[in-house]
Amino acid sequence: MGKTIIISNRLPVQLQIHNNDITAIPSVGGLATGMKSVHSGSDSLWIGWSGLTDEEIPEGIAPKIDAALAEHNCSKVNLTAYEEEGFYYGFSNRTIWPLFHYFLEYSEFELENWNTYKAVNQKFADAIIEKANENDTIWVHDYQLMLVPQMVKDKLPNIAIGFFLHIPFPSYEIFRTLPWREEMLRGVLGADLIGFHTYDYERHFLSSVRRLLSLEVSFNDIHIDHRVIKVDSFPMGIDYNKFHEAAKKHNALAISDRTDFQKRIDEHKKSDPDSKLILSIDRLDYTKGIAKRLNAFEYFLNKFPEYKEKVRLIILAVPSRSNVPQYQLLKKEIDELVGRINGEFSTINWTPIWYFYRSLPFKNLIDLYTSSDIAWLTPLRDGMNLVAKEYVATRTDKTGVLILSEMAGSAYEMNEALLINPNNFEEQAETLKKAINMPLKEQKARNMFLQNRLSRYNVEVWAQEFMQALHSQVENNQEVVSRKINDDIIKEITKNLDKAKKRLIFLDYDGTLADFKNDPQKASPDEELYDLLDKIHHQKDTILFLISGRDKQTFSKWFLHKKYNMITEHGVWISRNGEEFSLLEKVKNDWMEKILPVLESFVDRTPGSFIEKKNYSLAWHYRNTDPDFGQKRATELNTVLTSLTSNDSISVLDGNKVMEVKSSNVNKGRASVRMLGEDNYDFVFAIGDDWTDEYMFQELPETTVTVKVGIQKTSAKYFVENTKKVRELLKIFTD
Ligand code: GDG
Repeated sequence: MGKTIIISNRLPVQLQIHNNDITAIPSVGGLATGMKSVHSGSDSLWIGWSGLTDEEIPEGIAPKIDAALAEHNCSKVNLTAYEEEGFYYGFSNRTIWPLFHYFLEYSEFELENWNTYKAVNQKFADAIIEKANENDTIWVHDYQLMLVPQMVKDKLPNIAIGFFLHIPFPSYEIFRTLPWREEMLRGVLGADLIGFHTYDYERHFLSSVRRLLSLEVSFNDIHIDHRVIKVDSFPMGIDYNKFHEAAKKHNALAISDRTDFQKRIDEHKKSDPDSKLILSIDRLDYTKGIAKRLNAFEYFLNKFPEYKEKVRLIILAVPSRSNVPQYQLLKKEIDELVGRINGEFSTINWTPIWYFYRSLPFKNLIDLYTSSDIAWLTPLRDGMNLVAKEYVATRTDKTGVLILSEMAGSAYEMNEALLINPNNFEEQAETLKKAINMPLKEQKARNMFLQNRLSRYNVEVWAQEFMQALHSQVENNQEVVSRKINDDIIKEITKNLDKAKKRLIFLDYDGTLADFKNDPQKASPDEELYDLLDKIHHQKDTILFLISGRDKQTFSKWFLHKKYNMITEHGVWISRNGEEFSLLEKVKNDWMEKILPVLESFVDRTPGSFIEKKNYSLAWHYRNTDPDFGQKRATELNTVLTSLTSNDSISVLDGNKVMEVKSSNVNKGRASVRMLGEDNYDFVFAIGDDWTDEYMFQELPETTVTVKVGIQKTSAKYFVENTKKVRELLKIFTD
């Protein structure tokens, strides 16, 4: 096992320059602590930006910085002030951040920033490539580095890469407004495992991948060439013990040992023991809903005036991205709101809001968490929100009420909190009242569940689960790769082929010999294909069969003059050596008049779908529909058809973007086995791409060389990636 390389925009250390000396102090952020178990020892490296631009680093000091960082197993990526502006403030925080948090009106689409974003992502990727070996594991973090996975994969195709997005992934409707949407998706898809906080972000991402890149997605797997990319949700936890133990220590302190900050809080509490402290902590960011919270608080005080002088709201707003204009405006708005509300409601003894615009040391954070009766967190969108979890972790006696926005990722795991819609003031006023009056017994019951969950699924478990999932994904891919047709496998097949006296070859058509087209009639054979099939067809002691679900008219038009052997409609018709088609199976089609109207109603309700009428089967094609919608309708149709076709005579085939109803005594397996029985074949080959070909793979004898096109689940022994590779492979029959 190689080393682990973690990549994030910022390194988990802060640099301090003093008299030309450098010290690197570990940061205390959630990610840095969470990665402790992963980033430990000499076999781990963290690559990121130090926080200082090239212009800010005094001359000659860079080697000292490198040495200080190396002590923490960190390595820096250098950024110029121009790059910081375009990459960090520009594209990351004025394009992706607002867009992914559904603030479309704040999103800027500047080509120059996009170009800088790409260039800086390449810098990060190059830094990884320089330090990495193919057996290392790479974990890329967050929205600033979405192009890095593919940039690394391009150079190190076998390296294991994980990507985790810490912010929401928006719905397709929002994401598609991004001018560089396909490139962003392709960048992320360089990873083997892609993680999100919640299932919703995961499904939004998959939906965009399906719709924008038309890639095959089955459940949470994305299929690209010979790779399967897993997409999953890993809700990030916190360092539960750190917060819980700090709170315990804090509560055990003698009064004289408490922080000055705590002493001031105590004084206020003593002056009115019944009053309640309501806490909110966030970076000063428009996604956190601070202004709405203040308005809701004002609404609450007006609606329930009996709580005036009985409650106090503490707002800790941590300065953030103050170079971005929206943040400056927000700061002004919050300052004014706090001033107005305090001005309106304050009395000689009471100020309704305590407002801190700064970052506080950890010990004061614990003072606030442990002293507050209620935590009120109202983000309008939030990837996760760790503050909610930290508050609960510090409630050592299990008292305290958490009011949490439904729009935070953490709300999915914190059902026992009081969940609110941050836009609904009425609901929030009622919920605040409920929280203020919640009996202790109920508070404890709710927090007990929350604490159990948070202590179990802590940040360390989160990081380990992600790493385990990444390794098992890479192992799965290696297993897939071992079944991919390669030179050794071809050699082996050719050896048996050369020895054989009589060969039988079954080739599926659509998705195997030719790519799918929106109109099936347009997928006609090209000259290169005719040439290849001619060569196989004329080989001595070789019987070639084209075996397809197509109707006989189309195949007659395309291949009859070539005299290839053909089986159509999954085994209903057969033509040999240029003869007209004749029935291979006796089949009925009297069921069609009952089924056709059902399919027609699905066509009416599913734009882009159409019916293909064959002699003995009916196919409903949905390749041209919206992929999500088409899939949903296909599932629905399957249920309807299965209930209608409960007798054994007809069956429903779930093909590649097609549902086909046909007589159940017909399938490619049965047809191919019949052909096999006609002579003493000692080499049999079958290739195909969809479910209908699985019948061949399953029913032909074990010694058959079975090949699947694509890497979906299959009974075939081998696979090839696409139709181009199929044609290359088939050359073994022409030499
Ligand atoms: C992003 C996503 C996702 C806050 N004030 C002080 C302070 N903090 C610490 C808290 C907490 C962290 O900062 C804030 O984390 P959040 O999760 O609430 O929010 P973001 O910074 O927006 O983080 C978010 C997260 O990534 C992880 O994936 O949850 O949705 O937006 O740990 O304790 N710490 C100190 N003083 C402060 O004044 N020491």
